[in-house]
Amino acid sequence: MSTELIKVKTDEQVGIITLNRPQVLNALNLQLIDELVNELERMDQDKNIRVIVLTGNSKAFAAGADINEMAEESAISIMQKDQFAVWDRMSLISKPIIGAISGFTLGGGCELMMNCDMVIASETTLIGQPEVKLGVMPGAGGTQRLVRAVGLRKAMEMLLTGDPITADQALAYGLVNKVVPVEAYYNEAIKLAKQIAKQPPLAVQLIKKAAHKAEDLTLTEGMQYERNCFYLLLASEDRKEGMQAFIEKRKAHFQGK
Ligand code: DAK
Repeated sequence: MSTELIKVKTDEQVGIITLNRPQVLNALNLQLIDELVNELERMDQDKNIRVIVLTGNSKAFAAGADINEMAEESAISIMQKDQFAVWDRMSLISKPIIGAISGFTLGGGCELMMNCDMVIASETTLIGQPEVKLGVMPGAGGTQRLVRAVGLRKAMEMLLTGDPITADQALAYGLVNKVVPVEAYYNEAIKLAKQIAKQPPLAVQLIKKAAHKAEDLTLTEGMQYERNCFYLLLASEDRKEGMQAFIEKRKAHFQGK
């Protein structure tokens, strides 16, 4: 559901969420994060949606947490609001999330981007974790996910200087999937989302789950997890349809069953 702070629409089987605080470069206040996470969870339950695209505008995906709001917080007030728990709910979304990013992607914006499973960036994107310049540090996974994504040395440079990297650097670091001209980043993300939306949804969701486990588990544990997911998919109608369609040389019709 669209609100003042997020715009929501559907294109075929793709759910699209647009951050909508352009006057402050989509700074992420508590209300916006709350509405965003609620909508992600709603889309995750919506049978008509198979892939989610998360975007901002060409000037900013998001310039970080709302500094005006954060300036009022104390350690105790932040703890009592349990803001971290809201962010944690994002990593439980089972459908793929594709980030369509452009412009400032800083602090919490970078962390939000790293919550996406794939990222299409415009050439004008700037990605960074500038928290150090404010006397704080990333609070929504910046030190953890960035190190896993780009390695310790590059992450350390970004985290300790606070300086942003360009889209091309982010591509070279493996932090984004593709860089395209600013006029094309949104459509490119939708195109990718529609391609994945055609795949069997159960397989897509279990692949996402298993791939994320690779960040947490040992190889032996991860292989076991993968195997269990594999068994589960063998029991699905979609795998019968997928294999039958191959044998009959026709297009498969997947229903997510
Ligand atoms: N918060 C609030 N307002 C912001 C903002 C932000 N992060 N970023 C920009 N704005 C506002 C500006 O104040 C300005 O508002 P007006 O003055 O027009 O009222 C408007 O957006 C346009 O910005 P500028 O005039 O500054 O535009 P420029 O093009 O000159 O500069 C900039 C763009 C992105 C370089 C600059 O705005 C900037 O440095 N922004 C701050 C970037 C930043 O430091 N971001 C990191 C914030 S710390 C947590 C989860 C997450 C986090 C923490 C805790 N928990 C779960 C507890 C994350 C922390 C952060 O992200």
